Amino acid sequence: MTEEYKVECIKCGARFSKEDVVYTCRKCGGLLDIKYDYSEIDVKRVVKAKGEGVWKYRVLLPFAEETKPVTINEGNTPLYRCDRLAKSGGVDDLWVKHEGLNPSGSFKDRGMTVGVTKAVELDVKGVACASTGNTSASLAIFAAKAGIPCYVMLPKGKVALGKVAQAMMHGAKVFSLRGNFDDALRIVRVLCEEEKLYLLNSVNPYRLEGQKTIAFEVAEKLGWKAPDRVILPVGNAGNISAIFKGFLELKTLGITDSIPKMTGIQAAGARPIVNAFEDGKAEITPEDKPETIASAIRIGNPVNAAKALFAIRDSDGVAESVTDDEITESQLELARLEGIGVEPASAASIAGLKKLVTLGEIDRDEKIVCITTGHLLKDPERVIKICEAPKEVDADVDVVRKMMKGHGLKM
Ligand code: AN7
Repeated sequence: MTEEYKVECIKCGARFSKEDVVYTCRKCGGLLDIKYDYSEIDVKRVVKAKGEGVWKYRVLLPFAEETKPVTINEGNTPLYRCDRLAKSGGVDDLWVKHEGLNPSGSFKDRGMTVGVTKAVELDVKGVACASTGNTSASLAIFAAKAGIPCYVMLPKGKVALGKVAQAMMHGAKVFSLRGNFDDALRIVRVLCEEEKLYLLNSVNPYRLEGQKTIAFEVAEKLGWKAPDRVILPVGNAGNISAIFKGFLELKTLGITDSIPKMTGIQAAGARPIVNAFEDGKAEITPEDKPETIASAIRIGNPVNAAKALFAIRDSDGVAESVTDDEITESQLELARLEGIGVEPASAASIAGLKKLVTLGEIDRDEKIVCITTGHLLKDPERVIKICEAPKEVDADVDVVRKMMKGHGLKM
């Protein structure tokens, strides 16, 4: 691990100490980043690291050697080669990294193992977050593991069933706010400042340190090479910023020699980053009433927009939006062509791939990695809505056989 690091504002360069509980710059309000002295990092300890998952890359994580992580074996998710889906999408070399196979069912576990380990180091009295669902589920689990009180703020009636069930089951105090995610985040940020709770939304730079390990795993699986492009859904815009940082670190250390084109996909009803990208602006205009079936990314005021826009532009990537119908179609295709079950937000990455191929933005021969961020079982109610209902039938062999014949069974 690397005890020598700085917490630095990306806008004005102000620095804060490791003991400081700070989320955005106290001088200018800018986002914070964890900075290492890369000349001090032993490259062999990255490429020859033993173990699995997030803590395998501990040499690039901000902790002392003796720190004991709060871990439930997060990371080490599969990277599938998807030839059937590639054919349908009109590309030749397509891979899907299924982050839905993390312990809680989403990529958030990578950030939470690091964030909650930091919370223990700081000896906080409790942790808190606002969430469209997955963040709260993951935080509840790591807080339970660490034995720390956990408070989560969810937009009332807007969170998929599986995610709420997780937060409740693992013992978080769950608050259902009459408002949207952006309202919940605004409120929890004030409460964390005033009540000295530790905020674990992705504005917390330690979260992103864990999430950048997605890049390390992808590059390692590809023989320490970066793909040409990484495509992922964007909500609060932490993950795209984190993955970009991971690839940047590998290049800085001379482990890889390129950065993938970071390609962020939003839903058509919640696309502030896409608007800013298309308008050439450095800042977003928040959307008051974000709406999409992909409830995980129903976010109108993404807190990490500045980092994400930089990542997209600096890597020569692109931001695009997709409709709810395109999301549903891709969710079904992933499930039926590749056996990969994802929640709607995750399918946005595939829907985005298809749209960008059609628009001529993506070349057929690119090596592409799509990140599917959350598991199908997170949102069981929606699955039941979009699939054909089970066929009710008498418990009789001949009656069942007859019905099966009516549904394609060949004699
Ligand atoms: C499945 O749980 O914001 O762009 O509060 O659950 O890093 O925000 C979830 C986000 C993509 C977007 N896919 O990631 C929350 C929350 C899934 C997600 C995103 C989320 P960011």
